Amino acid sequence: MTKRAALITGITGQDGSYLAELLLAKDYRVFGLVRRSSTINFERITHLQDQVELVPGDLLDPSSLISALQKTAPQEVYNLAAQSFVPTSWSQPVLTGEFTALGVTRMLEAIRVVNPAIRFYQASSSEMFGMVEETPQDEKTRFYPRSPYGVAKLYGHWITVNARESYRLFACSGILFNHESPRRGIEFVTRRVSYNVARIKLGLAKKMKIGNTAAERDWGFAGDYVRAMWLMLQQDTPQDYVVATGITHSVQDLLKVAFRHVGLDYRDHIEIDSALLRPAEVSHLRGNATKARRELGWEPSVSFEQLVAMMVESDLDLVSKTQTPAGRLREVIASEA
Ligand code: NDP
Ligand code: GDR
Repeated sequence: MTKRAALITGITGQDGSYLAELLLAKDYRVFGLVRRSSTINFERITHLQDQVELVPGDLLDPSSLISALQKTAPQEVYNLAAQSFVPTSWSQPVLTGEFTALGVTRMLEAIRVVNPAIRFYQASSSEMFGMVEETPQDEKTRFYPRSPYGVAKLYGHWITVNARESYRLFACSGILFNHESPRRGIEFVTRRVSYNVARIKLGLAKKMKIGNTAAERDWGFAGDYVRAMWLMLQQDTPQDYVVATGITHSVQDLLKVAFRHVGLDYRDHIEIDSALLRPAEVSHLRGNATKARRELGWEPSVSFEQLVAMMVESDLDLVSKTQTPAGRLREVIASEA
């Protein structure tokens, strides 16, 4: 029997790497769309290099998407590619709109041209809830995005719903709350904290800068969340689902747990930096994933404390090994992002 094939955009990102692992374990043929760059940035998928097949393409370029779909003939497309860092969406709002919003339309149109039977997953975000209108947030909660990123994701969400309703595409939008891992980009708060805790513990720094410590998020483990993406595309009908743990912690809780893990008190090692505050903040998010639990049978398997411990342990290992140029560059980004 021929294997099922899936195309992942954003395979070089955090989620792309976990999803590729999951699909390979399910015996899929896994293709990843990668954009051209002058240096190789396959760090997160190096361990999969003999198993995944990479195809060139960019969400900015419609013909490259058509060609990628023709070459790979997938049954499923997971659209994870995006400009995903919220602060960058203020400094590069047009580019964020091009990648994160219009990129979704370009992929949906390519699917319509090449094979409308392809099942499509769109990586929507809890950032669409923004200034929350109710707590916890579920599939019926009204949206109120608070950044150009959130606005772009909202467009991607509605164009996915619209493709389903206009053309009967099997198009699903997963409204995922924050999910983290040792593979998280160094600029996101959980990884900035785990990385800096490791540097401080190993004597390479004394303090770390931090922004709004009162912000609250519903943090889960990325490896759990990619399972929900796959489950959505295995259902009889395409629908949208909130995916979250239902438990919220503040950035201050994150600092407390991460520093405590290495026997330190966070209050001795942080400095509030107003440059890390955002023009408009999302203060509190908590998801209600009842529908995903009921209809997909999805459950998170990693607690907040386990997640933080996993990330700190991984960065202790990384920092103790890396004194390479890439390691030094990472330190600059981690201290300033
Ligand atoms: P990452 O930032 O780790 O990865 C983003 C990926 O998108 C990278 O592979 C990047 O490629 C790729 N990409 C960016 N622009 C383009 C482009 N123009 N063409 C092709 N590829 C491009 O994100 P995550 O893995 O954390 O998130 C995956 C998706 O889920 C994103 O859409 C994000 O917005 C969304 N999301 C994430 C959540 C989270 O908590 N992680 C929660 C909710 C939604 P390159 O390596 O070349 O830069
Ligand atoms: P977020 O994640 O914006 O929720 O988007 P991030 O980790 O960047 O911020 C979470 C909260 O922490 C506060 N914060 C800091 N954030 C960063 N990055 N650096 C800091 O030093 C810092 N100090 C405090 C922020 O103000 C914010 O309130 C992530 C991304 O993965 C999106 O792509 C995704 O859609 C959402 O999660 C769900």
